[in-house]
Amino acid sequence: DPALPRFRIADVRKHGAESENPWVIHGDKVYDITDWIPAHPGGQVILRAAGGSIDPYWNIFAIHKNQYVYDILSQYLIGYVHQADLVDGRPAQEQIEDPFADDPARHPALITKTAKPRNAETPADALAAQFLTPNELFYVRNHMWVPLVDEATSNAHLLTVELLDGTVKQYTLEDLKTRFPSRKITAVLQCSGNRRKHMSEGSGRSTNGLQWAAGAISNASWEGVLLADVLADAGFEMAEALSGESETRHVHFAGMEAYGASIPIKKAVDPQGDVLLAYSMNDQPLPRDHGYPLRAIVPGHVAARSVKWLNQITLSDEESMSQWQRKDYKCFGPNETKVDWDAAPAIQELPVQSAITDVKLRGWTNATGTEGAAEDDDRGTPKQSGEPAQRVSLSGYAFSGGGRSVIRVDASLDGGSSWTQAYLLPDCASKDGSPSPCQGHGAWTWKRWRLDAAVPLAAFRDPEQGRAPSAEAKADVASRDKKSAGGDGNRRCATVMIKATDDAYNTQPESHAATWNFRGNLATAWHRVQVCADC
Ligand code: MTE
Ligand code: MO
Repeated sequence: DPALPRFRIADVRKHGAESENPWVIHGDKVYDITDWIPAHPGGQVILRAAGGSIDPYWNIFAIHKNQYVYDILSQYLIGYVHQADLVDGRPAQEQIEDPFADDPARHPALITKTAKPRNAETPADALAAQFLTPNELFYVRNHMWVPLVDEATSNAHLLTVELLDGTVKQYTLEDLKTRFPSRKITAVLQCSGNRRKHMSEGSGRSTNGLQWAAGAISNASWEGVLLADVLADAGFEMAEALSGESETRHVHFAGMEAYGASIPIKKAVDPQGDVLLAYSMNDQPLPRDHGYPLRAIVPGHVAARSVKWLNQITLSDEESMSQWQRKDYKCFGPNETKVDWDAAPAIQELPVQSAITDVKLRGWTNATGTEGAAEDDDRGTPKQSGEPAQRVSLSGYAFSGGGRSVIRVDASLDGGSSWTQAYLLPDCASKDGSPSPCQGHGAWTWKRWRLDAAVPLAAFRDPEQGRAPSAEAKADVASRDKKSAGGDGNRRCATVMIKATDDAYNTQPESHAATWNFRGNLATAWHRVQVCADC
């Protein structure tokens, strides 16, 4: 409609989130969205774009690239952007706000997968080096920008709790900290996409999603209040829920940037479930990337349920409607490439997982098998043979969901014919009378493991198993082991592999092909790593 007025971008800016009539720009059009805000499914989050272009935000929420959304918006058209502010029919790039402009600075050692939004994995050498991952090296998985909450006002941060009958209670962060007992839980967070790269490579089939190696997992000590305590305070009938009789079936969590997910009520009210509303991580305030000032921690469940920047809890008879609950974080069969999302359950408790995070070469010896702490012939360790073998030190992590404890990590140095056991570090043992660093009712933390072993020369020579180093293995070795990375023709690689078993005797699948799914979720096949040496 050419009769509509043209507005300078400076005028649109005056209609920001605080104004009575917020406006947004989409393409070269200007809309007054005042009437849409109460009806917008993402709630107030649309205000993040007010006073500027909505396009960079909608590029993040793929859901908006949909005709019916444009139809809704078209009702609110009030004019166009002035020609003086247009370049090729669009507002000039520098006029468009960067949704990620407020994101925090990050540690350079994190391995960045995408910068905007920020997705970064914990570097391999930090994974099993410490039991508690330092905050600044904890992996980061953000779907959107990092909401900005002023330190000075963080205690006023508001959490809204809505029960099934519509009763609403609100708590400031200060209320949570002062009116409820504080609890500490040590728990791993693992993204459902951890090791997706291994699945893509190991199955030879591509997967959709960030190609994480083994670093989309970390472990921290979290402090906060129990979700169950807050629900009880809000008037929720705990006894009914505990007996399985409640009409409330799910607890929805929503974050300030409109990310959302839910967990079954059973986990939320389980006195041993340890679901926390956390405000502290490793005895420091939650870092901004990890949910400052408040996040849910759902130990033993996929990390997608541990909603960051938490400001809304809703009890419901249904799962969260969010795309991350309904159209993501599910697994399908290796035969399914076109899927019916509703047909598969949302991932909640995680399966058993393990990875090798460090390999060190220790030189040639004349004995095969394991040595040192893990040595025990009763466990089937190969006998000393007098054959030349390359001594290696392996380390890594193992973890299982649902509070199930890892009972064993098995390693094979000969392609799976024989297995030996890694040593599980006693990280949860209390030392010198100090309390165990593993608070909580379940095995919510990872177990770090170590194995000193000798890989027989035959494994390097075996045409089935031993092969010339791949480009990646070469690069890997070059960074690990500068001295011997001379690159002469005698360099050969053997494959070492590991798998973990949990206390329900669940163990990892042998191949990625067997659990391949098009989204690359829950990649838990035996982790294989090439050990390369000059032979
Ligand atoms: N919560 C919000 N509000 N926004 C998000 O993007 N990502 C989820 C979960 N909670 C996410 C969120 C996913 S998929 C993961 S794996 C974890 O947060 C990552 O938590 P971390 O960044 O603290 O490691
Ligand atoms: Mo995730």
